[in-house]
Formats: sequence, structure tokens, C-alpha cells
Amino acid sequence: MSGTIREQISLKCAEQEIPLVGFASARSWDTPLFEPWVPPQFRPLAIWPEVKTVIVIGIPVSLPIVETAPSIWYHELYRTVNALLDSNAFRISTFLNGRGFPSVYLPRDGYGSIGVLLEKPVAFFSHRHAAYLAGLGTFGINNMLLTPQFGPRVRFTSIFTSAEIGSDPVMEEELCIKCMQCVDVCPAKAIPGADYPDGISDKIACAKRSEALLKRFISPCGLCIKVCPAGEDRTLFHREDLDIYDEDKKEYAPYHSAWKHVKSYGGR
Ligand code: B12
Repeated sequence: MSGTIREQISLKCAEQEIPLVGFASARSWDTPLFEPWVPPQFRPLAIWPEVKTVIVIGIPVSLPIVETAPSIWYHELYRTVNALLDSNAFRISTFLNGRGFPSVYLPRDGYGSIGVLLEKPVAFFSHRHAAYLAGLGTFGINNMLLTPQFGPRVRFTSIFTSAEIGSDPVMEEELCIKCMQCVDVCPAKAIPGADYPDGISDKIACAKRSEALLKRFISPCGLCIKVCPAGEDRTLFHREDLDIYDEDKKEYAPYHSAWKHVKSYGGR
């Protein structure tokens, strides 16, 4: 394979249908871009001192499937995307190791069970911060990283590499329009709707709902990412009109009937 390491990684991602890839220098975590900034022990260099660049990959969750959530369909999609993220990150790290650049992949989540999260709802590394620093998007009121392509309907993972690749610029334009749809739709009332840091979501309330849904095989919840108006995927799937989620709108009755059908099967 020819080209720079950046070009080779980008090509590998394109070949695997990974639409989002970004690069952030491990040093970018040392420059606060907002307060409170990432605690020192959560930064890449504190986790793996050899790291020079963090590579972030993102795979979307399809909007029409998210629209059925909570459901077995979204539950399975979530598992599929998680497996793809982990295996592709592993393969990218193996590729880099083979070229003489020590590299390690990170798990896309990094917790053992929802019970663990109820005691301590934080992972050892934040892919949201990594994706932000790799220029892939900006934070929304729903606490997600919103991307131009998929809004918040995209999952991330990261690879730490000792290759010096450089950084993509952090995105300047805010993608969240603060419509508060995510705040209104959250059944756990976990999203305060204020600006960061007052607006940090109630992780325990969110995790408790996730735990209840998991017992029914229909986790995760996904409602706060379903209603977000950001993302070109809304245009692709003809979903610019958020009234589609209003059960009183007669013209959208076939969609509500379809979602009700899907929700009725495969979970408790
Ligand atoms: C613990 C966890 C949960 C818990 C707790 C939820 C919660 N409210 O945080 C549970 C299981 C309930 C959960 C639920 C969900 N999660 Co979750 N979760 C995680 C996990 C494993 C760890 C997060 C963590 O502890 N990071 C470490 C701490 C230090 O950082 P942080 O939590 O990212 O928080 C910082 C930033 O968010 C930032 N920040 C927050 N708001 C703002 C606003 C501004 C303006 C700024 C500047 C910064 C900022 O500051 C926070 C503190 O430093 C990550 C995977 C990972 N390892 O990153 C996924 C992850 C965050 N979850 C994700 C998703 C998609 C969800 C759900 C939508 C479920 C779903 N899959 O459909 C919901 C949404 C909940 C919500 N609205 O917050 C994605 C987010 C993707 C994205 N586009 O942003 C991640 C990254 C998983 C992945 N691999 O893609 N999650």
C-alpha cells in the first residue's frame, strides 16, 4: 500500500464502509477548549504514554431502524455496529503494528454491565471527546457528538497509535440548534437542556432506563438521537419533517402502525 499513513488509514476505512474517520494529536487533550476540560487521567497520554495520534472511526445507526426504538431491531443494530467498530479498530491497530508503529485499539464502550454503570457511570476513555478533537462534530444539548452527516446517529471508537499523523481541525460551526426535542422526548428526564456544563445529562437516570430496557431485550433507548434534527441522513431518508413522530398527524399513520408492529415482537 502506498501513500502516507493517513491516506492508507483513510483508504482502509473507505474500503470497509466506515464513513467517518478523523485524527487528533494526543497533545490536543492538553489544551483546554472549554471548561471543565477532560480530567488528566482520562487523556490518551495518561492511559498509554506511547500514543502520538488518536484515530477515531464512526459508523452510523440507520435512522429508519432508530425510529423503531426501543425495539429488538435497534437492539440488534446496536450490537452489529458495536461489533464492526471493535473489529475494524482492532484491524487498523494490527495494520499499524505490522508497519512498525505500535498501536492499540480501544473498546467502543468499555464497561462490563449496566449494573457496573449504575455504581460508576463513566468509562476510562471518552470517544465523544476524541471524536470532537478529531474534527468529526460538535456537542449537542443531548450530550451526544453531532456530526454533519448523521447528527448524533453515529457510534465511535478510537485507536491509539505511536505514528505521528497530525490533527484534523476541530469543527467550528455548532450543529445543535437547541430545539430541545431531545429534552422533551427523554422519558427519564435525564437531559436538563442547559448549556454545558450545567446541561450534563443525568447518567444514573439514563442508565436506569437502559437497565430496564435491557431486561426486555430492547435496549438502548435511542429516543434522544431519533428526534435530533441534525444530520444529512434526515434528507437521505426523507425525514426532515419531525411531525412524523407526532401520533396525531394522520398522514403519518402508516409509519406509526409499522413502528408499533416492530415494537410488539422480539422483546418483552
Ligand atoms: C457510560 C455511557 C452511557 C451510560 C450513561 C449515559 C450518559 N448520560 O452519559 C448509558 C448506558 C445510560 C448511555 C446511554 C447512551 N449512550 Co452512551 N456511552 C457511555 C460510555 C460507555 C462512556 C461515557 C464516559 O463515561 N466517558 C468518559 C467521560 C469523562 O466523558 P463523557 O461521558 O463522554 O462526557 C463528557 C462529554 O460528553 C462532554 N460534554 C457533554 N456535554 C457537553 C456539551 C458541550 C458544549 C461540551 C463542550 C462538552 C460536553 O463533557 C463530559 C464530561 O467531561 C460511552 C463510550 C465511551 N467509552 O466513550 C458511550 C457513548 C457516549 N454513548 C453513546 C450513545 C449513542 C448513547 C445513547 C444514545 C444510547 C444509544 N446507543 O442509543 C444513550 C444517550 C444518553 C445521553 N443522552 O447522554 C455514544 C455517543 C455517540 C455520539 N454520537 O456522541 C458513545 C460514545 C458510545 C459509542 N461507542 O459511540 N451511555
